[in-house]
Amino acid sequence: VIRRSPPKAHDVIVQLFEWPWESVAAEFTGDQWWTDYQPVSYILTSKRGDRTQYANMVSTCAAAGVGIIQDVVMNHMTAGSGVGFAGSKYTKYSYPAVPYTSSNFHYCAGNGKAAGVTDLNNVTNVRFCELDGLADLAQEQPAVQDALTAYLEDLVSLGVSGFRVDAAAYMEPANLSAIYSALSGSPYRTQEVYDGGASNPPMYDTIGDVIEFGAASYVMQAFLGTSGTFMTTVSNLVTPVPMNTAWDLIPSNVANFIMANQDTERSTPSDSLNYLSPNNAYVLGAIFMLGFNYGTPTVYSGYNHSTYDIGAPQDSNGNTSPVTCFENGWRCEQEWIAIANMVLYHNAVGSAALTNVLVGTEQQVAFGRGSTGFLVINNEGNTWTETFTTSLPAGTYCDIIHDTDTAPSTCSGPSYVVSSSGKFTASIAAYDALALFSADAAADP
Ligand code: LAG
Ligand code: CA
Repeated sequence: VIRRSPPKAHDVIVQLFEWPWESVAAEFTGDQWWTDYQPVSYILTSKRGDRTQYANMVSTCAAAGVGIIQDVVMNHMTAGSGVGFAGSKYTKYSYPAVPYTSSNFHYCAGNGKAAGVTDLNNVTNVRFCELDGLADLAQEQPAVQDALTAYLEDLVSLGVSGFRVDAAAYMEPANLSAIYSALSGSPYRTQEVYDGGASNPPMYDTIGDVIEFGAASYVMQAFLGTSGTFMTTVSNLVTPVPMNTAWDLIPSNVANFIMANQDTERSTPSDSLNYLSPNNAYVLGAIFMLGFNYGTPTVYSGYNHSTYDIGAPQDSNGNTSPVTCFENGWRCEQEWIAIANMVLYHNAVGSAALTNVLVGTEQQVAFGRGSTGFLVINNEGNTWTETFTTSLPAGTYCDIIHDTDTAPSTCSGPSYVVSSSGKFTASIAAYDALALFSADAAADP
């Protein structure tokens, strides 16, 4: 008897013709992605490569004018015991490779007893208890601060430009501030702080930028049409009513505008748009984020996943496989023509205010950015035909959303003639967008 399951319950056969054994094994294993959020040492060897490869990445990117912002986990260590990828043995509350011992952690139930974060309205509970059962580091201790500072300073010495501070809301701003101040230079930091709790964004936005989850939520509601008046609201966001005031978000100059990240794209119910959102909403959301004038935008680049837990494709040794853009589930959003071109648009328009805002239906909005750019978003199920008024100089402009390359000097997509009075006529298909900009104005072509 070879059938182990009831007939027809699990009876699909996959024929892996000519596959080597290690590949078969790798096909059916795969670590959870979130083990990355359970550090056991600060050794720069991981599934992603070793220290030398890390340093090469940083210097190669720097030479190309790209800074690396490293995601760093300072709030906690692990929930369990084992051996880390770089070979460090650990048990919960004991990490000899750092080293941390049991006295370096918070036990919020007193008498050496830990408890979980259970009350987001209680700042002490949030910062001194265990997030998801993870050993909670006592950042107020000089030894812990020193270890964390040494970790960050090591990264700075390799040339990183900044940090994404994971779980920042679960640490005291004063302790984070002390760590940041001890670093050479003033590396950029974007801190992960959820809205609405007792530990909230305004408590952190004087010591660095803050990831604005509220913006991701609003963008989701707008593009899914669950907040009917949202697109119309965009029309009211012209100076002097900036986005943070209208939407109750943190000020633009300290906001890291995300429209999705690894948590929000997986959450149920969704906290943001994700790659499965209907009607092009995911790419339209990214276009909006990059065309709007709020915060520092993050383009999220992830991989398709059939379950919450599943990690990126990896080999049989657990090393993450090289990225194959548009294959094996790697999405490579940063290479999507519309998104890559909107990054150029974003750089070109700089801090210019919104101009020439036009609302069609409540799911149709168009706005310019000074005399440099003009964006039309049609999040409606019908074509939008309109004569738009812009502040663009007269000339012929490429629609960069439908171009087939990202070279500002060539246009293989449709182009539009803007008249001497700044007008052009266009028909924008359902759930589509159009963007024109003056590449000459691009700060970073
Ligand atoms: C963050 N925000 O504050 C990260 O953006 C988020 O991705 C991290 O959670 C979290 N901090 C802790 O660094 C991720 C996963 C969790 C995972 C956690 C620890 O979203 O699902 O928890 O990392 O690896 C997992 C299990 C839990 C379990 C825990 C401890 O899902 O059920 O309690 O591990 O074993
Ligand atoms: Ca904490």
